[in-house]
Amino acid sequence: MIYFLSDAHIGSRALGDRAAHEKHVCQCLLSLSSDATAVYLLGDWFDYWYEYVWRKPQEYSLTLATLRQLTGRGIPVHYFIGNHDIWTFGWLEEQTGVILHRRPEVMTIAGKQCLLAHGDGLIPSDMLSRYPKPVQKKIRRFMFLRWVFHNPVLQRLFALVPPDLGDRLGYEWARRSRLKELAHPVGYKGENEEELVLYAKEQEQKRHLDYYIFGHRHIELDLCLASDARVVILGDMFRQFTYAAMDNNGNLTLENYEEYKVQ
Ligand SMILES: [Mn+2]
Repeated sequence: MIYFLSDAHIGSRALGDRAAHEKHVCQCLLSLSSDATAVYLLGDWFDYWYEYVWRKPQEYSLTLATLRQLTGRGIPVHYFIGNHDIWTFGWLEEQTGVILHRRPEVMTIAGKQCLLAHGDGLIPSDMLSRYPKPVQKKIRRFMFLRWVFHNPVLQRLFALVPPDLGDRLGYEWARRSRLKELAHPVGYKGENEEELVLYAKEQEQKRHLDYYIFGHRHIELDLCLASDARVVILGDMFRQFTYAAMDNNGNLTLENYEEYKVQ
């Protein structure tokens, strides 16, 4: 089986017991690994990740050991960055043996053409103008912040911030965004409004793919487009514990790992 998981947000300061959450996520990974031939982590696996020059992330020894265990057994683990764990500069790969992806990728998996991405920043080109002005402003702000976060020069400048302060800022920013989302969850907006569905439709005009698999939205979706392409949004490993499983013939289903209550 091939597994797709996303948005664990490990280490989130919005969690009451983040050690218990991390343990649960790692147990899930280990249990899936018994028949996994590949694992795809589609972003925001950590709630905040920054590799400083003199100090690397310190909290995630269990997750790092679990990833190392999988790759050590020969299971390829593909790690897509999200919008919370952009700032890896080689150390994560070195420590765990994961294959890092910084951009959306089209890959052939079990004979199926799949586009894989975290999903942030994928807004169809004609979409922005259709929104009311305040929403446009919000999206522009997000895209500007995204540009700042992805800018290599600014990334290196942030490395000059003392790690303790940097971490405090990073975790606080991530905690706020998580709490905001928990307080006001944006559910599925429907086929004509959901950006990732519209993005997939736009891509389908250029060439047909079998699957578009995303994280980021913290909703579960399995939608068949007119072109027969399927758009799959994974839910999350933060509180829903949902993921997708694909067999060797390319059949994909959304699955649920056992319940765990966020404290
Ligand atoms: Mn995200």
